[in-house]
Amino acid sequence: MKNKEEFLLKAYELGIIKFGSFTLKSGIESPFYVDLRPLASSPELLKTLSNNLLQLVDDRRLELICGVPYAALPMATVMSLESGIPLIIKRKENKGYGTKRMLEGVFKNGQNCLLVEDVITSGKSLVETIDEVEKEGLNVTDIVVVLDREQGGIERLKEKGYRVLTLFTINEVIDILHKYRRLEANEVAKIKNFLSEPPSAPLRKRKKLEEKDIHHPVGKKMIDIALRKKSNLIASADVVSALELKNLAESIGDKIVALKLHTDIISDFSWTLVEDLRSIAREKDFLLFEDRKFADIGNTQELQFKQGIYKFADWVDMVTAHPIAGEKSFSVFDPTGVIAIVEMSSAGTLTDNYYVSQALNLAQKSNNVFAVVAQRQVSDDLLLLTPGVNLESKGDNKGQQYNTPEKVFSDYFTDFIIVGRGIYKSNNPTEAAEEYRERGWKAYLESL
Ligand code: 5BU
Repeated sequence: MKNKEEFLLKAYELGIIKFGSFTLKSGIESPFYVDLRPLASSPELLKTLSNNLLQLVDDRRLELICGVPYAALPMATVMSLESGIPLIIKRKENKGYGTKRMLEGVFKNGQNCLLVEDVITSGKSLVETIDEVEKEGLNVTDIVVVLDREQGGIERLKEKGYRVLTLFTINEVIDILHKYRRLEANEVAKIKNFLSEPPSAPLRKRKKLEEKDIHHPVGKKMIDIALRKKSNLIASADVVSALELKNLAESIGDKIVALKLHTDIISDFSWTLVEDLRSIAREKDFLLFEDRKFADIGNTQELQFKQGIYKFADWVDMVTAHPIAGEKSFSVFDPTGVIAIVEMSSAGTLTDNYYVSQALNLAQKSNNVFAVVAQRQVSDDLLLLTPGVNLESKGDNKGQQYNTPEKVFSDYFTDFIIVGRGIYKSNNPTEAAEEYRERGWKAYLESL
């Protein structure tokens, strides 16, 4: 680059790098923060930068240019205009309708594509992007990057056989800013120290049940029972007759925090059954949990919850509901506790990362929701319930996927495990429930 220093000083004035203390996505505290998006606010700098990126590569082989969203999109656009090489656009998520493609623009299978990225750190997200672009049939020949944070990214991509060309390394940037008195010696030392030994991500922590930020009365009750019984076990009683259900409740009631029901699978449902379940629940100290998975507008859900033959509102302590219809749809269950289904356990579920993050936001905002069903750690103001737990099986042939209790406590920091067939299908449900209770509680204590 002809005048690297001059370019960097001007870019610095735009605010592309800031010094202080910043918490990165990984949880690491960094003494600097880089954001190249402001470069698009200076046409002159953007053009200089784009031409310099073009000079890094042999553009005769190139048939397409693709920017990684968002910071690199304007750079890739200018590179395309300056070189005459067509641009394609990579989406962050596929739009869910129409062609469902991850790449927009005109391209053919087997074409060579240059990827443009703003910053490379560990290289992990770049590897994912390359995979997505290659899945669409293109060859990623080269990758140009404006700034290398020197945290192993280049090596990671080299191992995979990719050539990465970078304009600046972070050490170079720090040296130039120091030379022109934009950074003092003590700040430089701090940053260089951080760069030579980047700290690892802080250990993830979980809160004890009694320390969680739960205010809903049903959530509090669940925690009290769990502590009294030393149990994180919710049994899923997916049996189809009233007699089986009562027998199961009697035989495992002492071990569990809640009995999860699918009332609509019971062939001989009656109000006597409800009376019996309530009295067993009182005697054996557990809650009644209807896994109805409501998923409609508030008004319909209210009718389904309060009317019809089951009249859940009169007798269950908590229900599951999908957040698909929006936060207000949850309010109709009040004062029954709501468990929002954020992420399902089955293979190919549509609850992808985008859905999960939106669903979690909504669950946190709702006063009726005290817990979620998910397969990942969630924040301390929600209880986490995890189904898909079984000691023996890896899954069924209908999509269910299983983990052991140890895995869900250590990896997801779950609060309660939901076990169905592992208990009610076993030869001795009482013993099986005791085994899940014991292993679950031990795994919970070890996860603290
Ligand atoms: P299993 O027999 O342990 O596979 O039963 C699991 C139960 O949990 C069953 O009643 C399901 O309806 C329920 N479940 C689930 O398995 N996965 C999910 O994501 C949700 C509920 Br939500």
